[in-house]
Amino acid sequence: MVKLTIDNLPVEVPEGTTILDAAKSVGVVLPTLCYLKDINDIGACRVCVAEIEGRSKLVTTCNTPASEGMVVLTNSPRAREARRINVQLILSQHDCNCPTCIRSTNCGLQKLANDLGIISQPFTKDVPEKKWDMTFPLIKDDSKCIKCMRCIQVCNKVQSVGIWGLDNTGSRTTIGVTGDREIAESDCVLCGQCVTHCPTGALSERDDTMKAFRALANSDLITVVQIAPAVRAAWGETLGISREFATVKRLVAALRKIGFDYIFDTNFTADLTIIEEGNEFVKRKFNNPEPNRYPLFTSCCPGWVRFMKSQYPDMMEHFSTTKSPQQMFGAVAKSYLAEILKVDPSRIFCVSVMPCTAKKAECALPGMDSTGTGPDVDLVLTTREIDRLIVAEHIQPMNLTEEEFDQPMGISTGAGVIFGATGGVMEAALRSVYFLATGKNPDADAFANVRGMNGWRESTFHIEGKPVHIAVASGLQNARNLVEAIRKGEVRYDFVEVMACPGGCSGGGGQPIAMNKELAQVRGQSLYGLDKNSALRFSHENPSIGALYERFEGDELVHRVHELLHTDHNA
Ligand code: HC1
Ligand code: SF4
Repeated sequence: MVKLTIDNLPVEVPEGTTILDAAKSVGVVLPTLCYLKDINDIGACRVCVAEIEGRSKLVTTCNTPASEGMVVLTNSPRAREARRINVQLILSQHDCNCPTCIRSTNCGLQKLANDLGIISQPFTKDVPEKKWDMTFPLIKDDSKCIKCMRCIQVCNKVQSVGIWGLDNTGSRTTIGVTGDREIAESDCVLCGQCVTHCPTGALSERDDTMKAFRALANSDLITVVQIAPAVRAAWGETLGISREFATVKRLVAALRKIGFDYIFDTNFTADLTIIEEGNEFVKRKFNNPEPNRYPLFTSCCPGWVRFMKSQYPDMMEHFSTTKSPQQMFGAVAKSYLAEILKVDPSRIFCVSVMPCTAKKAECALPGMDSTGTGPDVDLVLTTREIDRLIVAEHIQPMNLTEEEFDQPMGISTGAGVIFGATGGVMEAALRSVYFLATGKNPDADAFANVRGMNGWRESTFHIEGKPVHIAVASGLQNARNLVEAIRKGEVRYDFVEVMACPGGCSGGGGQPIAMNKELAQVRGQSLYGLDKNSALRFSHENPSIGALYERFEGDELVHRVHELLHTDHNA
């Protein structure tokens, strides 16, 4: 332990603790901008500077360890002045058009400037801007970039994808796509983690809200919207309502006010995914067992699918052929629902509300047009975009009362809702695999030890006398480690779930941004709470799924289901 004083407060912390963390332990919270704990502690922005008695230079507290006898002053005149100048220097290279910025009111730099009372921008400088493909789902605005390097570090260290690097030098330094490539030519998996870790509006999703408004205004179209599992755990975060109040039924009410004609639940097709994927696994493991070198991989996360396609293309055939719940929903909406409504599928405009940026690309993949009338999913909005729509429609979230989903695609089970948390797809699948293999339901919590936040977890369960080895990973560096170990024969699994974003969709790149807070775990817990309280906890008990299969009963069933619900993921 080391003893020191910070702003005249005595502090005792373990050796190696940074001054920043030591200060926090006694309630002194220094501002930061570039700092991301254990990921980016390079002291680039110099906003966290403090004065140490006896030293001539100020230190960056995020990467300077506290030491015995230190006397730290975080707000001495020198420290205060330096911090202010450092922020002004950053502002001098930043396009400060805050009213039109996507991160206005949720920007680390704006908050800092406000907190420090900087009410004029003393410098102005042209920022070299590179052309950007504005059709790509990930948008970069150089004029907002403060070169904090968070995107570089997150993409490298957390996702092992390495898209971003430094271009130019000195005051002309910018962040660009490595290898001087266009973003669309790169291996970007569109996880959006660089967006959720960007402190400013330099990185964002492509804004598709105007397309939604245009569709809503078109009276020829029937607007059908689906809400993804993880959205319900997060949509209220930036709207000033508590997680408890921000129920999915209040989101249904908001979407109805916005004017969507039908509001359905992606959880319904999450249940459908489990039936299809569960059957695929049972065939592979129990009915027709073959010694597979590689496990069956879940296929619902488009970031993970993109990652494997670019990094390990020889393993694509081991993906489950089931489409993701988002894509199954679109296919079912434009076939089954169109038949129920007795309308031509081309009149259905299918919108998804997703916690994900990669879903914007998934819906545009070739082959995701199962009725031949256009894409199954027409438009994907992130949780952030739907929040913007709610605000733009001057809906007062605190005045919303709960409303029900429409039917028949509004019924779902607790197994469907946990898709939004890491391990949830595996747990949901195992509940139904057990049933499909034995004819009996297991205890609904029999597979709960796949839960957790460790990046790579494994378990063995015994079903019908056979050991079933499974693994779950989230975050692509963890996924890469797991895939490498499988390839080297160091580990052997039957079934593997991977979600690209740490914590799964709860921590998705399209979720509301909370500066310096990782909320995937708390959101995931709220999904597990919904599962626990569900009347139905097994996908195979969803009565609406039974009705859908009955609709396609007969000779046509196998062909029709395959066409609607499966894909080879190679597009
Ligand atoms: Fe997900 Fe999925 S769980 S991928 O994280 O399989 O986005 O929430 O909608 O499709 O259901 C995301 C979430 C989501 C799909 C489902
Ligand atoms: Fe990297 Fe993901 Fe950002 Fe693409 S979206 S640049 S893969 S962090």
